Formats: sequence, C-alpha cells, structure tokens
Amino acid sequence: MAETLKISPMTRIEGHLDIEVSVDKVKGRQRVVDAWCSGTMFRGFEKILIGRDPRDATHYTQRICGVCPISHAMASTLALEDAFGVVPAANGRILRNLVLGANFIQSHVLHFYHLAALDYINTTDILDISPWTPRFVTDDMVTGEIAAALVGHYVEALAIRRKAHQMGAIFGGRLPMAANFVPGGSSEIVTAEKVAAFTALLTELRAFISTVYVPDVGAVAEAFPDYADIGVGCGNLLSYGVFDLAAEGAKLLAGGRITGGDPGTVNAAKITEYVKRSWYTPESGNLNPSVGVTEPDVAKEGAYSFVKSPRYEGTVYEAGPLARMKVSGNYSGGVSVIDRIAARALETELVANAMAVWLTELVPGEDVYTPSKTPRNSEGIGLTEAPRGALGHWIQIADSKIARYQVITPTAWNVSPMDDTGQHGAIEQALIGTVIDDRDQPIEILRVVHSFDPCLACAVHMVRPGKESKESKEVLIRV
Ligand code: NFE
Repeated sequence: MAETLKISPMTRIEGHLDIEVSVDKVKGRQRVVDAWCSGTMFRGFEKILIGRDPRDATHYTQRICGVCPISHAMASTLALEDAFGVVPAANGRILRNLVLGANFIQSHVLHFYHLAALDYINTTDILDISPWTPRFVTDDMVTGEIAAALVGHYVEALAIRRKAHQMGAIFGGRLPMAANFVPGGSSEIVTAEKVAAFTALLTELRAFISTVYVPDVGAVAEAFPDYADIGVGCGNLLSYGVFDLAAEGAKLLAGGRITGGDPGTVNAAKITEYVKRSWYTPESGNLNPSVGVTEPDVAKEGAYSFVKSPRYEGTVYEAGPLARMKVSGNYSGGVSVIDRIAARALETELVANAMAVWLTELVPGEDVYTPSKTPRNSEGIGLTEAPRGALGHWIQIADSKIARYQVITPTAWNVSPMDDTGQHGAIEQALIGTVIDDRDQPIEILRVVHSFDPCLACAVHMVRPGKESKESKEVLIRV
C-alpha cells in the first residue's frame, strides 16, 4: 500500500529541509514513487540589499551562510567588477582564490565526515551519544575497524576544518566572513611571512586530504557498491567554472554543461526561475535573474517551498562538485550517490594541489588591487562556484545604490521544487525510483539527499516566529 513518509527536518544538512516521499510497491520492491523537497524558510537578502552601497553586497551576502561565505564574497565581487568595469590585480586574484580554496577544503571535509559519513557507519558499539544519536541503524552499515577509523577521523576532521579556517584568515583577514574581497582585487597585502604561514597549514591539510579523506571515501565506495547506481537523477550537469587563472577566461575548473551526455557552454541569459510551486507571487516567476523579483506569498495555493526553481533553457540541472569535475574533464565516473562523494574528495585534492602552485605565483610587495569607482548606473553578473555548485549574483545599480540584487545558489538548483511544466527538481528526481528496504528507517533517502550536500541556509532564510523550533534530529512522520 502506498504511504507518504516525511523527514522533517532532514538532519546533518545546513538549514531546514523537509523531504516528503510517497513509497509504494513497484516490481516487487518498496520504492519512492514521488518526492517533494521543501525549503521551509525565506531568504530575504534580495530585499535587504536594495538601496545600499553596492560595495556592501560583499559583506552582506557572506552572511547568507557561514559554510560558504567566501563563495558569496567571490560572486558579489565578480558582479561588482563586471558593473564597475575593473579587472583585478594578479596578486589580488590569487589571494581571493587562496581564501576560496581554503573554504572549499573546509566545506568538503565537513560534508564527508560530519554530514554524510554517519549514514554509512554503525556507531552503536563505538559511541552511543549525541551527535551520533538518535539515528537510523541499518544492517548494511559498516562496523568494526572501518567504522572505528571513520569515527576517529570524524574528530580529527574538526581540527582540520579549524586549520582550513585559520589558513583562509591569513589572507581573508578573518573567517568565516572574509574582509579582503574588494572590486579590483584584495585588500590584504602579500608578505613572505604570510605566504610561509599559509604554506605550512596547506601542507598539513594536503596530507590529511591525500592520506585520510580520499582513502576513507574509497573505503565507503567499496563497502557500498550499490550506491554507484542509486540516486542518479536528471543526469544533466551544470557548472559556471571557478578559480580564475592568469589568462583571460581561463579557470582551474572550466565551466560548462552536460545535457543528456552532450557537452555545452553556459550562457546566463538562458537561466529562468520558476515559482509555480514556490511561496512567491506569480510576478516573481518566469524571469531571468537580471530582472528577477523576490516577493513572498506565504498563502500561495499549491506551493511547497521557499526555494525557486532555476532552470537552464527550461531544463533541470544538477550542480555541485560532480558537475564541476565532470564538465571540466577531471572525473570520468558516472552520476550517483557514490560519484558525488568521490568527485568531492578528488576535487578537494585537485584544488589543494593547485593552491600550492598559486602560493608560488604571489609577488610580495606588488599591488593587490586596481582602484575603481562606483558607477552611477550599471549592472553586473558574478558567476562562480561554491563548494555545493553553481553560484550566481546579479546586481543592478541606479544612482550609485543597489536597485536590484538576485542570488541563485547551488542548492536552489538541486533542491528546487517542481517547476511550471511539472518537472521535479534535481534531488526530487534522484529520489524517485529509490528502493526503500525498511519504511521505518528509510536510510536510502538520507544517503541520496546528503550526497548533494544541500544547504538550506544558502537557499532560504528566516523563520516564522511562534512556530515550534525543530532541533536536529530526524523526525520521521507518517502522513
Ligand atoms: Ni550554505 Fe552555499 C555552498 C552557496 S549552497 S553552503 O556551497 O551558495 O547553496
């Protein structure tokens, strides 16, 4: 018999995501036959920014999320540089890449050890305390030595993340919210001492990535071979590309799309956001973000999320490290739960290795910044990649103030609800068809959703007062 299961909130993600699935017996097995992702909070940054100094965008938008603030600093700075008509000084460009790289390392290590790995480990005999409890315990979870090692690395990874933050703060001024991103480059200078301090921490982090993180991901992949075919989803991948290199337009991870197996380029003019199933007025939908509107309507009939539905030429795309690694030709595997986790680990190694080279390209004493002036009227687009995937900021400046600001986060691509033509979002599609072994412990749902590393803090914001607060534990509700 069909049954609707709701996991609310979905835990070990950043922010509050509700997942509702309909489960029924199909071809002799219990499967997810329909799925709905709901972002349960409203992110009001587009409204908060209106009327402010354009340069404030870099500082305000970093507060969208404490996990990926540097990506918002980068996207807003690129949008401002586009609007101001300024090109960053070489030192400034490299310093920004180094701070963003530090944030990628921190975020990817967080995802594997602190948000996803616990879906695969039975910790009953190791640690039966919070934050490992309450949780689902299923027969397929790893036990014994591998489980003990992963739990040990969970603790070690906390210190590694702190060191990644400390490293980023050397040039960022502070972290998580960096102070050095400015149109034209960076506000921090390059000294031999700072380069040496950064290099020492990076050396330690690279050792952890290569000798602990990548092998641990390999162990999980080996223990869960079925998951190389689970959670496939739409199969379309999109990346804007990230980490600008010296040659104009060149990036460490080149952007692009893969659609039905075919490669393609990305043109931001072809992005449209839909809101038929989102809590926004109809006027907020069917728009390119350059002319985007964000007007909430919490009483909207048929809506189930505060996340809009971004689509590229009307098509659903998955964003994230797997998309980035595949479209840039750095990953040859498929699209699945395991591929997402593996590509994320390999990307961490690739970025950390590149950072070691960038450190040698810094020139102490040289300019870090090209001066520029805020124009009276202008507009700009900043496309980059956050740890979780494609991130875009769109700014319109009138009378030297922000007249319009729009943000599309990677999680909006992944966690989006159904669009105007009824297409499910990327995670919803990845869930549909998934076999559920035990309706009382639908661990498969957690593994599929967590593989995308969704961050609702990025996608949406703000809580309705008066509602009971939901703490971080899986609440399985049968409806
Ligand atoms: Ni809150 Fe973020 C990243 C952005 S996810 S973590 O990575 O932008 O949508």
